[in-house]
Amino acid sequence: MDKFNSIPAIPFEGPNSKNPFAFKFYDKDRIVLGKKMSEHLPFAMSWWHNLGAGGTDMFGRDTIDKRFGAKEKGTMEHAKAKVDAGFEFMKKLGIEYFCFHDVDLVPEAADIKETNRRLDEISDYMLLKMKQTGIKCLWGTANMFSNPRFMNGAGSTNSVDVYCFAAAQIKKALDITVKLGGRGYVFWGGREGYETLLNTDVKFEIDNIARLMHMAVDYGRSIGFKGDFYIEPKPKEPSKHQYDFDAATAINFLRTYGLDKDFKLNIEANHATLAGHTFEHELRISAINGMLGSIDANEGDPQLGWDVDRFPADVYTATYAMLEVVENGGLTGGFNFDAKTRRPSNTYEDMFLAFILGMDTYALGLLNAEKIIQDGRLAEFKKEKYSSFESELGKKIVSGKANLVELSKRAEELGDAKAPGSGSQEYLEAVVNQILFGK
Ligand code: XLS
Ligand code: NI
Ligand code: NI
Repeated sequence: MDKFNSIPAIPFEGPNSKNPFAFKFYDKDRIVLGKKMSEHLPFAMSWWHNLGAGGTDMFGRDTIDKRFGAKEKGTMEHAKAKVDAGFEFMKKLGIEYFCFHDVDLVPEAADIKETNRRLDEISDYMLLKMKQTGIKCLWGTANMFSNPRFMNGAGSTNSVDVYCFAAAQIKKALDITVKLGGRGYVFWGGREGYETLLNTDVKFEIDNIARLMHMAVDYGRSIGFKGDFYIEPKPKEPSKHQYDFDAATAINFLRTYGLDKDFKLNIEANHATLAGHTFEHELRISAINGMLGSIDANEGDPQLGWDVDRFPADVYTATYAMLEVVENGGLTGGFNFDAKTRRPSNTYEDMFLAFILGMDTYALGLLNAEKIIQDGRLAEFKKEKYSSFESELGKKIVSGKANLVELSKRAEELGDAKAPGSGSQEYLEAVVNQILFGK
């Protein structure tokens, strides 16, 4: 049975179309920088937001009915209705991947053995749908933050019993990810952090998180998981101080504990801004360390200081992000819309319109990145900016062969060094505007 009867498959109609149910910029087969748009942009649907979030906030209950025809939420009938709805939704939009938490797929039972049985049952059904549609799994993860048992953390908990539950959930989520052929496996540590140092042994907790991740790598590899593990950094919310604050912090953690060969990062736009960074900063820091794996494509709100998970609409940000992704040679993962419609956008139509917005925004970002690269002025400016290091002495410094004595001698010979050339930020911003909006 179709869950979205009134909504057709979404075609590409181009920038002049006024049909709300059409892409204006996402033209999947268009060749951009030598590759199809769809290859540059492996989009994914997040199971939790798209099929789960009903608009509930701290002050009010659901505004949108996401039972998808099931009698009651939180039943296996509902879990199956979500599968039907999800695959129909992705098919109509041409979305090729999905991402999930264990508890997005099935309602958690009182006993973990029953939860796991439900996961087996639902993943059989999903596999069938995947075969019928060609839709694939981008990544899986375990929700180790909602259940009260995780109030002091999962890997960072003070309770051995809770630690065992975290281990069991990771093991099962890995089983399901491998069964569904997932490209990656994510750790997002919402409760892996602390509220106050008065009651927290930070070193003990971080060591224990690393131990759990090593167990995950060992188990994953033993069952044939060949993809990347990802850490998804976030500075705060729900914990006051989260251990995976930002990309640089997570990379340091991975290297310190010898996890850097198996892990990359999943960078979420809204988490970057919560950390006081731009999205493109987090992408660049990940990329230059060989750790840019996947992206949670959403957007924060300049006036709201939490993870509002809006669908991306800001074309400048998407443009700068796509420049980083292209420069990185693409992603091993994809672009997961970790995003939900606003509470008052409470119709099934809105779900589609939100994805059209997000996909078109990233398509525009890609097209703009292509224009900026082809224009060449930004790259040229940067090359020129560092050109003094192409001198003989500059090359000696870069190759690591210079020493302080000879450099001091040179300084003394010069007597004084002038301020280097202008950074020309305003000029470069104007160049970007001209490239984006000039005819
Ligand atoms: C929460 C995170 C979460 C992860 C997956 O802020 O973005 O949704 O992506 O656990
Ligand atoms: Ni996320
Ligand atoms: Ni988030």
